[in-house]
Amino acid sequence: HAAEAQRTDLMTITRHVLNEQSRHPESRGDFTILLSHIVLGCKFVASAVNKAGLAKLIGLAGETNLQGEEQKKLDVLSNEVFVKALVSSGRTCVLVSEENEEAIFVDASLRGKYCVCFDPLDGSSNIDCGVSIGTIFGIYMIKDKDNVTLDDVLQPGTNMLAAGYCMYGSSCTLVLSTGNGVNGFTLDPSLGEFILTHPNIKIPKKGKIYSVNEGNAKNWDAPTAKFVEKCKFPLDGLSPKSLRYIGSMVADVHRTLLYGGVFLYPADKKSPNGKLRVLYEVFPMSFLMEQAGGQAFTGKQRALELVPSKIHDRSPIFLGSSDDVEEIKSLYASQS
Ligand code: AHM
Ligand code: MG
Repeated sequence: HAAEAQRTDLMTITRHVLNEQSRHPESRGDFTILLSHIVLGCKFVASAVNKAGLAKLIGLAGETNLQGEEQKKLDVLSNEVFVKALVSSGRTCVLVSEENEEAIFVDASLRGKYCVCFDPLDGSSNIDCGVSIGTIFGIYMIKDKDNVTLDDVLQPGTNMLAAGYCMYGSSCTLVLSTGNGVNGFTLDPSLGEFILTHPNIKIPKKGKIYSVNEGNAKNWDAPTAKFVEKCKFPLDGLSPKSLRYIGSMVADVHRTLLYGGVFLYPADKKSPNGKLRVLYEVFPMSFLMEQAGGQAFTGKQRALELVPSKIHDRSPIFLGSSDDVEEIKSLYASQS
């Protein structure tokens, strides 16, 4: 009968967040409204991603607009949808998007207390071949509503209130933390609702998978090279780890969260700060990893303690199972 009860008593993401926010009666409505606008953006992108291949092949209705302009690229379209959804929520004041060079300051008439940093469609190299891609977001609170500045988003990740991602994969999964553990929701397309399917996600303490673009190996620093070498040729008689690398951060991190292991985008000689962006890639994923019992390290410090000086700053990142990241930390410590 328990299974029956589950089917008829659906824990939607809105219901879940309302329950969680009852711990903070003061913020209850606003955060829930903000999140529902993010969810709307995710549903839009999910639907657009599903149609993307078809639109190219047979020219879906609506592919060209009235002016006969070509369909917008998926990442540009996703960005527009998220920006508009966030602004119209009336709950945001500063937005940082990977797609916009400058931060967006919301007009005073629509201004709210949240700052949202996001990558509307991450994994650009995978868009045109139908491989999983995703949206990543991190949420801060402004300090002073009458005096909104860039400093409201140039905060360490430890100040984040919430973070999450949505993966457009074989199913559409939204993973969220509001600072009280991590929960995963799967889009039921027939209902158009995200339903709680992965309550209280905890990453295994140690994993059997490492995930990195090994094509950059010739430019790695010594600790990274040593770590990957140990994954392949463990000294302690253990089995080697498997390599999995999709090249979409959301998909690689999602697998790491569920199966354990480590995801790394290290520094290399050509990119001393790695590739991934602090505000909307490194911080949200590090927040989720810590909330799930894992760790996130930059090669120098706990990732969430970074303080970005520019909105598109990058950082090397090593995140995943606690024991695996610990091993990387000790390799960096013994080097210096
Ligand atoms: P993007 O913002 O251009 O999509 O780049 C970010 C992506 C991440 O999803 C992924 O982890 C990484 O780039 C892969 O980079 P590489 O192709 O160098 O391995
Ligand atoms: Mg990106």
